[in-house]
Amino acid sequence: MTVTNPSGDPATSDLAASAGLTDADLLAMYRTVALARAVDERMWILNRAGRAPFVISGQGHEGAQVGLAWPLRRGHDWIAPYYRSIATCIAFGMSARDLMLAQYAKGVDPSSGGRQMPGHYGHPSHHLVSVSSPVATQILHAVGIALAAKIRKLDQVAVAIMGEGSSNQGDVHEALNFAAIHKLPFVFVVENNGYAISVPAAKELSVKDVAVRASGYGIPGVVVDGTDVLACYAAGREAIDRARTGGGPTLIEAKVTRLTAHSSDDQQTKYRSEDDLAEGRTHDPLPIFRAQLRDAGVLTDAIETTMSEEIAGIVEDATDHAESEPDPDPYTAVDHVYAQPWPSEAPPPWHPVAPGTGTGAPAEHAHGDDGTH
Ligand SMILES: Cc1ncc(C[n+]2csc(CCOP(=O)(O)OP(=O)(O)O)c2C)c(N)n1
Ligand SMILES: [Mg+2]
Repeated sequence: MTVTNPSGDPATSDLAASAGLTDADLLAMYRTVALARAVDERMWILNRAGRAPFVISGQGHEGAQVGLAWPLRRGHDWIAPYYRSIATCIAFGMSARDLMLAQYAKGVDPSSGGRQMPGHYGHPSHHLVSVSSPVATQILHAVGIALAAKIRKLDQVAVAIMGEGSSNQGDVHEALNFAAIHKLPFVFVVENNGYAISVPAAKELSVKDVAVRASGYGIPGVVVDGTDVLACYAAGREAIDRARTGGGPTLIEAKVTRLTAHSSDDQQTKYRSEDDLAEGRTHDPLPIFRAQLRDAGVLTDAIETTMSEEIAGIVEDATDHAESEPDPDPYTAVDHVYAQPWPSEAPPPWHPVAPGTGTGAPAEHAHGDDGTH
């Protein structure tokens, strides 16, 4: 979508100018937030419909994710995301189809070919490191990437993202200490939603802000309102510029809200009061950003209608596409696990067609007409 003023130049409202962006940038950011939300909402519907076994959601985090990822160079810098990073992954180049293929664990799922848990996104060509299930381990991967980038003079920045609960893991101390000592091109983003599953922040942290811990490493620590997309963009840009120009790492803590339960296997009304949930909904970044862009005259009725229709079509297409793709071939289950294509001499007995022979599994290995027990 191109937004131009009557002279044909990219239009720049006062709001866009104050952020160092154009109106087209703002609309692209808003579209990313809205698309991430729509994909996420579809995943919940699919879960309730029995189509998606497990959903873990980024709802409430999208504004911070888009604002913080926006100043990075796509396909050049690196992000080690976490399971709520749907908007981060879209902002960094993954498509709704890519995300939905992971949700359905299909064979062509770019995140892992259906091997990872749902929500464990990743994409090598977009420089998105596959999500680690043990929380916080991704910070070590990202700091390693930052070290490699510095040694090889690649001008890359690496970012690790996680929740505030995960930020208490020992890996975080090791990674920040190392990154700070070596002034690595690294940014640590903590998306603080006030809960680690059912545990409230007061029982996770002895401080109000995770960001104060940055001083223990001699690096800047920044708290930013995660519902303010442009504040997140500004904080991200400053930290990324510093990292890229040799100034070392930054810890950015974005205060966000978790609009859903921890996952589709959790019921947050068991441990959150109605007041708490209602308060959380007032920090939803989607309507806040929408109102901001409408007030600035950047988002009009016409643009919004077109965008909504486009997003609905993308979500529909992504769902249909993922539904229509085949499940992974069981014979490929250990691909990428062992250096050799298959660790045994014989193909697995349950494989219908032994690779290279076209004859199927040996008869003595078959346990039934369909090859199952
Ligand atoms: C090392 C490790 N311990 C525990 C878990 C189980 N676990 C998964 S998510 C989670 C909560 C993380 O909370 P937080 O870091 O605040 O992220 P949020 O889900 O709130 O975004 C826990 C304890 C895990 N995956 N890995
Ligand atoms: Mg949390």
